[in-house]
Amino acid sequence: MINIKENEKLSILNHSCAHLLAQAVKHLYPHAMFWVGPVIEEGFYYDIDLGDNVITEEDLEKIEKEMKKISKDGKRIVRHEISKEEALEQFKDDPYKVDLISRMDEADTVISCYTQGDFTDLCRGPHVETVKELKYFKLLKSSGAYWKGDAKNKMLQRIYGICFFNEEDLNEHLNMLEEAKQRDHRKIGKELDIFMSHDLVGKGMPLWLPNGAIIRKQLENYIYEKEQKMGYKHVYTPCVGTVDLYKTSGHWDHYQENMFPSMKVDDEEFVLRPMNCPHHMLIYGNELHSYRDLPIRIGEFAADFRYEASGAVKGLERVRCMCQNDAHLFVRPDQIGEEFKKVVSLILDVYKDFGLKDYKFRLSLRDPEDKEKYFDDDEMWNEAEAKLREVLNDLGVEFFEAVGEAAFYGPKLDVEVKPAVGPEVTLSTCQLDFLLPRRFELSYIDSDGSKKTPVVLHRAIFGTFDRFTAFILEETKGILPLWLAPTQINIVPVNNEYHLEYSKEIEELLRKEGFRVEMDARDEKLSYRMRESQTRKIPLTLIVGDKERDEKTISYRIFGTTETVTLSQSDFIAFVKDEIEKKR
Ligand code: TSB
Ligand code: ZN
Repeated sequence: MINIKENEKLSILNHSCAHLLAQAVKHLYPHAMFWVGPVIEEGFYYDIDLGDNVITEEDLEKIEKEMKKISKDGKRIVRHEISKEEALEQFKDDPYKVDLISRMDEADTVISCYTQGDFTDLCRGPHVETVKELKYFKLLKSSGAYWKGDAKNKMLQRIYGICFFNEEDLNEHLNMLEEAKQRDHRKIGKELDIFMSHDLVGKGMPLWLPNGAIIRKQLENYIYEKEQKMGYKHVYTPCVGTVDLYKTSGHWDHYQENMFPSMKVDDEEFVLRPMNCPHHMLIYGNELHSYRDLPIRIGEFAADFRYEASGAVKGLERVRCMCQNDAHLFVRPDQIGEEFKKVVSLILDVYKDFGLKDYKFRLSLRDPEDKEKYFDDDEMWNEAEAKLREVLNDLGVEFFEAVGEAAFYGPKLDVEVKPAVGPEVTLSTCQLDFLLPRRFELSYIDSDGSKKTPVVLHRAIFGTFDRFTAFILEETKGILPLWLAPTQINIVPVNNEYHLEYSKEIEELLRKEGFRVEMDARDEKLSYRMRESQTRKIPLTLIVGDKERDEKTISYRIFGTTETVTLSQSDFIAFVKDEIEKKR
């Protein structure tokens, strides 16, 4: 998706279009007063005081029409400069402009205005030469927005739009927005009853419905099995910790702005944890360890809470209460490379199972010149960074290096995955940490009997179940593979009078096999029920009629096809098991 703000020419064009919007609004709503109209990544918006008017879809069309009219008229956009005093005089009836002008720097007294025809607005500019250039635009939506983002202030109307230099670019962009809308996991999540939100629970705190819970459970089982095979030990720990725990870990000093405020209970002060690493450090420290025991791999499906800005939370993709597919791997320095390799191989393995192909590995390294930002141990850094690079090269993984992007405590690898539409998302991560084990005074006894500090690898393969589920829903448009689908098989008897009994027989048979089965024996037309099975994106729909009942067979249709295949009961069961096993 194009970032309008980062493209200078498009940015000027869009900013000019915001003025065109304001002019059109002024024509249609003479009382309108204007706050700010900035360019954003997605185009532009303008915050407008329209009294009690709330802008509807129809209003947007009317405004757009007016904008087209003004554009055709083709007035020049003229810049002129006035002093602060003059500006205050000129805009004295407009409290919003007065507010803006009053806050302008005394030293910076030259204030620029832009006039096009009958409309003048305060603006730093620059703008295009004439309104004629503003031809290929679209108003996208409107919403309420409090003045200065403060709920105590008046609610303004925010109108969003976008502008391009030619029709093709505009159409391409609008098509992409439409595609994104269709794929939006919030829409799919609602249609397929996967998750919900409620103001009484809070922003960024989704509730997983039964269908969502099935998907999540499948993901948990899937990754748990893999981690078991790799020697991970899973634990359960509380989703709070004391402030002292987070002072020990350093999060209190360095991560507090991302945390919920603390709460006092008796003589203890707790925080909802933003990360569960400290808990795992304590579990490691609960026992003595010899160099022979390492690596020790502590895994958890861990609920963490982060204070994400309310404007940033989005469905399951960015939440305030998340569940990480987390693990902390405690290794000797000589094991860093090998263990890191196992993590990267696991990521590749998982991505293959999910058919993810378009992703980039980003290796974040320290800036060796920056002695302030990075934990001071040159040898450790140099060795570790070289190891990570070597592993990625060995595995033949394409990656890019981001110097100066490492965390204070060590280098890290993130995987940025490109979705079908929209910007890249970070799913998996693996972060080396030299510091946390020291802060918790963790140790192991080395082969020479001396006490050594282990190195920690923080890693999450799915990232969070929340974000991964959002991603998978958008990639598949909700058409999940058999092993993940909440309902795998929908049985549709052709006629309840004649086919219900045999339908129930197969329902029981398939349930016993552990398949997730439903039956739609509602008093509705067959075609209606078949269609509904498609709407609900159920992978297999069974049609039970005379032939199936008499021959004791199963006829099925795969989602999205119209071909019916008939198999014996045992062959059908074998087919389903195979599909599930292969994760197709
Ligand atoms: C991997 N302590 C480490 C852990 O051991 C950690 O918390 N790393 S993290 O901060 O990078 O988070 C891990 C993953 O969680 C990220 O890669 C990202 O995929 C996911 N994630 C982060 N914030 C959110 C959020 N607000 N909503 C959903 N998922 C998130
Ligand atoms: Zn961690």
